[in-house]
Amino acid sequence: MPAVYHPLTEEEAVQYVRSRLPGFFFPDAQLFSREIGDGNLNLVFRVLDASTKRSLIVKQALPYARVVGESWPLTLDRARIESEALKIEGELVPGRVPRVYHDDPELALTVMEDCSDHIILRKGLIARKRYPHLAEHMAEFLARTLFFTSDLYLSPEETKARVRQFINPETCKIAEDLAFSHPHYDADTNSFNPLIRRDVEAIWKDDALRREVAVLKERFMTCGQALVHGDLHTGSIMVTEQDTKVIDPEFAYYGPMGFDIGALLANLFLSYASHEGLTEDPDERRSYRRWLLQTAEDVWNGFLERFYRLWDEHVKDAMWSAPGYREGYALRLLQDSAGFAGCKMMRRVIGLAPVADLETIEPLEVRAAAERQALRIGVQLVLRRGQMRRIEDITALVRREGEGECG
Ligand code: SR1
Ligand code: MG
Repeated sequence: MPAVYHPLTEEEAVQYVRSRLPGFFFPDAQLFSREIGDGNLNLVFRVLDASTKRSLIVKQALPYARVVGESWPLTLDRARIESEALKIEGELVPGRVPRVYHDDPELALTVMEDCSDHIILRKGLIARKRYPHLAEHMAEFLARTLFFTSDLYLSPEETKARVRQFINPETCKIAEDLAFSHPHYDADTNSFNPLIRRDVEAIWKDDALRREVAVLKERFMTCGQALVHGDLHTGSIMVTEQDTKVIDPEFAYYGPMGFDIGALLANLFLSYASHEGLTEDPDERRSYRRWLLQTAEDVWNGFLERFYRLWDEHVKDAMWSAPGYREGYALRLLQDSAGFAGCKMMRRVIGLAPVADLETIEPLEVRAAAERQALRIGVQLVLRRGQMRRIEDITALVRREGEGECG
C-alpha cells in the first residue's frame, strides 16, 4: 500500500494494521473491517478479529469536511493534533481517553483503542440513561487537562512550546464561523427548522447579543489559557454505566478553559431542552431534567474542588498566589463557561451541524418548542453570564428559561 496520502478502503485498513502493528492480531486471524464513522469530518474503521474479539480503531482524516463534501477543504494536520492531544490527555488522566497504539502523519491516521463497548453519551442522553460516574469523571478530566497544560503549572517556555505545537488554524476557523458568527446573521451555512424563523430573526437583530457574542469570539481567538479539547460536546464522550472516555480532540488548541467546560454544560442543557419534545410523561421529564442539571452542578463543583487542590499543591509563581487571585480566576472561568455554553446552544439550533437530541424530534411543531427553549437558555447565558457567581445560578437560569414551555 502506498504511504502517500489517500483515503483507505476497509480492506486497506486491514492490510495496514497487519503490516504496521504485526503483534496486535494473530498472523492467521481473520480480520473484519467496517467503516463506522458517523461524525462530520473523518473516516473511522473498526478492525475486528471475531474469534478473539480483539479489535482496534483506525481513524483517518479526510482532506475535506465529510459533512459538506470536497467543496470544504481541510488540511490533514488535525490527525497529528488529535494523536498528540490524546497522548497528553492520556498521561494526565489515565484511562479517560482511548490509548494510542500508532500514528502515521503521512496517511493522517491514528490507530487507537476500540471503545465500542461504550456508547456515545449523546445517544444515552436521548434515551434518558443516567450515568452515575459521568460528572466525577468529567470533573477530573477537565481539572487535570486544563490545569496541567496551563501557565499555572508549566513554565512560560513550556507553555509557549505547547502553544506552537497546537496551532490549529483550520479547526479554530470552523468554530469561529460556526459557533460565533454564522448563527448571528443569515449565513448560507445555517439550517434551521422553518417554524422557528421568527425566533432566529430576533437573534439576528439583537445588537446587545451580537456585541456579547463578539466579546466571547474575541476571547476564543485570543485567550490561550490551556490546551483545550476544543469540541467537548456529548458526541465526543463515550460511556458505559461505569466508565467514561473522551474522544476526538482534533480541535485541540491553546484556548480559554471555559470553552471546554461550556461545551459540556451546553450539551447537557441542549439535552434538557430536547426532553421537552423527546419525553412526553411530565414526571419522567422532570425527573430526568433534574438529573441533567444535577450532573452539570456536579461537573462544575467537582472540577472546582480538584482545580483548587491542584492549585494549592502545584502553583509556584508568587503572583498566582496573590490573595483572592485564585477565586477571581475561578469566577472568570465560570462566567466564560456560561457565555461559551450559550453560544454553543444557539449554534446547534441555528447553524450547520445540529445535534441529534433536537433533530430527531418529530413533528416539527414539537421540535420547535424544544428549540425555542434551547435558544432562550442560550441567549440568556450569554447576556447574563456576568451575573453568575455559582453554578447553581446557571442551573437556576436554565430551569427558569425552560419553564416557559415545559409541562
Ligand atoms: C464542518 S465540522 C462541523 C462540526 O463538527 C465538529 O464536531 C465540530 O463541532 C464542528 O463545528
Ligand atoms: Mg468530532
